[in-house]
Amino acid sequence: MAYKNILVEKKEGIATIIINRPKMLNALNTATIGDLTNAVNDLEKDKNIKVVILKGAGEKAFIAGADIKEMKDMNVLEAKQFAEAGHHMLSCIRQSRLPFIAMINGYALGGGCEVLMNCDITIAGRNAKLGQPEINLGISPGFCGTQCLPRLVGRAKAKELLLTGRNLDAEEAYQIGLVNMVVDNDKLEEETEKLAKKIASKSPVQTAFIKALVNMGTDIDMHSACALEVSYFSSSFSTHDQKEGMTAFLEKRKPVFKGK
Ligand code: DAK
Repeated sequence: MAYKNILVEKKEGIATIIINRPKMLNALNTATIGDLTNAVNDLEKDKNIKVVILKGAGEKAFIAGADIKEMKDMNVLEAKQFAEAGHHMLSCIRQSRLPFIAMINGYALGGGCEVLMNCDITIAGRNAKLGQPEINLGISPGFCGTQCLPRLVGRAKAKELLLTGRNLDAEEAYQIGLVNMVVDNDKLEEETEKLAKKIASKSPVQTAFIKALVNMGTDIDMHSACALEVSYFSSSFSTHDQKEGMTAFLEKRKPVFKGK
């Protein structure tokens, strides 16, 4: 599919989605949200793809938020449709079989921070600035921020950040568990690729199972979540990758997973 505001590159089982509005610091407008939704759904169907990296074009930003120029004159209905489109895109990421790595080069604010919180792993360059500054614009977050942030960093910290709208640097974001790792900016691409390759070498059946179990399990009660784990665990024993993984261990060699 052709996209207007994003680029999609594919190499060795890894897809990279690049949000490509660098002059606007990759702000998310309706068209970009549509492109992202379509790209996630297209990649879902491409069985050669095992991992997705999501990043922003240019040196300054991952995503500097939802597009303020587009939002400014929205009426209630348009704002609802915009928020629903954003939620749908994020839900496609959460429900995808593919692990998503958000690579944060610069600003990840508002909608940008909400996108990374819906990815599976976040790696940030030391120059990253994250936050939910919506309150400074006279709005509250509209793409899951009030729900994702407390789930990731706890209610008290989430409320402090949402109520003040202050930005965090990469180190503080790491300390509170908003990003998984921080690396020097000149190593960001390389380290992200290394991480993606490592995950791409695992069983794609199991990367999908683990993502689904963590995402679903942490939103339901413990008893049901454990039952879900038993069900996924036992169904692994019908796969080639389980036989291969255990055989390879016993034969003291590297497994070759097929995603079957
Ligand atoms: N939207 C539109 N344009 C943006 C933008 C954004 N979020 N962020 C930056 N830009 C544009 C700037 O207007 C500027 O455009 P020109 O003036 O050159 O035409 C260009 O990008 C470069 O930005 P700056 O000149 O400002 O660059 P600086 O380095 O000086 O500053 C900055 C970088 C990131 C600190 C600054 O640009 C900034 O504060 N940007 C806004 C950050 C922000 O407030 N983000 C949160 C946006 S609100 C909802 C649905 C969704 C949401 C809410 C509700 N519902 C419908 C209920 C989500 C809301 C948000 O994400």
